[in-house]
Amino acid sequence: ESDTRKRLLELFSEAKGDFISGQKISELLGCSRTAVWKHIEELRKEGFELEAVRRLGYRIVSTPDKVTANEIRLGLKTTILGQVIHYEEEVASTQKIAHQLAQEGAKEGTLVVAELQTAGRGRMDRTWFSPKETGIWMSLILRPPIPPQKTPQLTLLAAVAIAQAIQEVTGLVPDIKWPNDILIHGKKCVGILTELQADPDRVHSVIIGVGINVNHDEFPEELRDVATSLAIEKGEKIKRARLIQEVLTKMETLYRQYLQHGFLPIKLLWEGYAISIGNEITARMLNGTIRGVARGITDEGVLMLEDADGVMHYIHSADISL
Ligand code: BT5
Repeated sequence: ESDTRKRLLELFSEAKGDFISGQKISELLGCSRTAVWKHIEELRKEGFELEAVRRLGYRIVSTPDKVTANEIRLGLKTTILGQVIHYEEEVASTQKIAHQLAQEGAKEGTLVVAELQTAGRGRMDRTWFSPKETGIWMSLILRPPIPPQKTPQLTLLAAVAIAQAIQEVTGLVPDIKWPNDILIHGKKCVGILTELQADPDRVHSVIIGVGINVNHDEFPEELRDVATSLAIEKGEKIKRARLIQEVLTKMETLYRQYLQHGFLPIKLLWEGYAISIGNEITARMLNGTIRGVARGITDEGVLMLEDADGVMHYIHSADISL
């Protein structure tokens, strides 16, 4: 069944958008005209747009915007990230699956990606809105030889890579809000969730969860004022697989630099995208709130916040508001 489907897709691919007659398809696939029609219907259900014209046959108009392993792999030029791709139509959370795979010894660079998350999460068990086939919901497994306290640097590294990729694919210029948000015109379009499997002195794996709002037309009431998508900002839809490829490519380049030269080169790039450095902000932490001027980040990626008394606070994790 799926073999025939695959050969049918190959035929359409060879036809490069031209019509192929039903008769010819049935001969090449060795099945009846009715069977051909059934396969066409199946492809339509999967999101392929197929035109049927009497006497001419069938023609492919557009392929679906899916993020299957094949779509991501085709033309991907990385050598570490995304060499193993674990694709699902629907999951609770890609983080959960990545954690499990990491525990079972998954290779560095393993990517988990899904069309829909039913229980996508943000930091501190907040929910992440992850509707079907509109966004990029993925988790990447890294195994960097670094101590656990340095892993927040990877959140910043990922943010830079994603910002670069968005810029490359859409031409939009995103801002990074420390530590894990990417904004366009002040609204959040990307969230990053970095989690660890580690001993006190050794990292086993870092799971970098990335949520990107790509082709959403709109958001539920409670997110309307804070969230946006690339399509809303750009005014056109974007191929998600293409953006994933670009994120993996940028991230691999930065990751190599990071392993070779440390955080400094990443920090410099990060500062180029960062907003609210030099401005007054409020940092909300689990144990309290500090208002002050953001002075930048340390060479370790820690936020420096100077309060009204001139005391410098070093913030490892917080929610930032203006
Ligand atoms: C984050 O948390 O921003 C990290 C989000 C990480 C999501 C990815 S998707 C793939 C992987 N699998 C997962 O289950 N998670 C990761 P945080 O900074 O805590 O922000 C969460 C807050 O952002 C929520 O409380 C909402 O206010 C808001 N929010 C929820 N969904 C959003 C969306 N789609 N776009 C923009 N904002 C959203």
